[in-house]
Amino acid sequence: MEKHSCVGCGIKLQTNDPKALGYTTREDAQYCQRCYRIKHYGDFAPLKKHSVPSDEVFQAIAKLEGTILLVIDVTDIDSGLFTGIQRHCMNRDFIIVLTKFDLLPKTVTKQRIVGYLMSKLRDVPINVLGVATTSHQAKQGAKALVQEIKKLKIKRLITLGYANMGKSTLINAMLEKDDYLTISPYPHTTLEINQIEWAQGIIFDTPGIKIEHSFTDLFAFDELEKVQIRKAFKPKTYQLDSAQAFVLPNVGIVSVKPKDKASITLYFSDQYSIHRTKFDRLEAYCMKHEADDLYAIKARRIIQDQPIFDIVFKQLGWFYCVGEFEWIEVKTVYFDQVMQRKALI
Ligand SMILES: Nc1nc2c(ncn2[C@@H]2O[C@H](COP(=O)(O)OP(=O)(O)OP(=O)(O)O)[C@@H](O)[C@H]2O)c(=O)[nH]1
Ligand SMILES: [Mg+2]
Repeated sequence: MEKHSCVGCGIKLQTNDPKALGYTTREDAQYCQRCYRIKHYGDFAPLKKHSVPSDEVFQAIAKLEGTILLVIDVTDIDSGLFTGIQRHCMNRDFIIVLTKFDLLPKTVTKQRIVGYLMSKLRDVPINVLGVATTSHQAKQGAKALVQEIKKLKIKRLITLGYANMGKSTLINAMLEKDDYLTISPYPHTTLEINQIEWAQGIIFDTPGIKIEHSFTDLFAFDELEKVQIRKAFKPKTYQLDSAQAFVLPNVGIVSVKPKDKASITLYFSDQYSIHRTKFDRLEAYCMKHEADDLYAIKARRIIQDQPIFDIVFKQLGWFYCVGEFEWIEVKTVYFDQVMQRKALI
């Protein structure tokens, strides 16, 4: 008899090897043991062990027919529209969903964020049928999205997005079944393409794509909860009247010299202890706090091209900068994950 798949993560169920994925003790189980442990005991330890190769995900998606539901965590919007997206999803229609809107300050409007996304889409030639936003485990926004899908008469949907952006949570909200697919705060929860029948047709949940050179890879599994944005931002502002440096443990250093007065606001997880020091004390600080490897990295200058701008460390957060700067220098292990943008909020 063909073995069925785990409802929560899509893996083929098996009863032979307790150490392998898909294990369950009961032939008729709906969920694998890994999903059971995540759902019932909040035991995330099994998530340490596996990631899913992105190539396999793209190959599997290529074989499916359907509109792509591209899921982007709004706190990491610049990672979401990844390079090669049109190559991997040729001739497809897209609906884009910006998740986790509740993590942004309440003053930020949907219009502003969608406007930013649209400006990025100018360089990405994909056919976008619509953009939706969702909040609070996708419960706010999912109904309107479902209505839109009905209106567009879409019968087959395929989620796509980086790991942990909220794809499975979104489907649960669309189905109005909180506990159906397995979700977790750690990446690579969904393991295989998971076919779900629903009133409108079929949705395929898919494993998250792995970000190459993600800053989060620089942290041990147990440290992730400190650096991931899991709670609404509590931005911290610093007034600057001399050269200062901000040390991001494991990740890099941003040093700035304001021309006159300037300020920098940090939009990062408030449990990630970014340290500010005077620039002339930076070396001593790094030596004392075991950040000498970061200090040793060759600095790259960022040329300020607008009066109010963000220096983004993708996956982690950003520096909101106001004022004129004589110079801005960044040292980091993954320079390709750092960018400057017009202030997002
Ligand atoms: N604050 C907030 N958190 C959310 C929202 N949607 C999802 N999350 C959280 O984001 C984390 C990841 O959610 P998942 O649905 O497992 O993400 P995924 O994209 O399916 O992840 P993979 O299966 O690993 O690719 C979970 O901790 C969710 O609770 C939201 O609207 N607001
Ligand atoms: Mg998932």
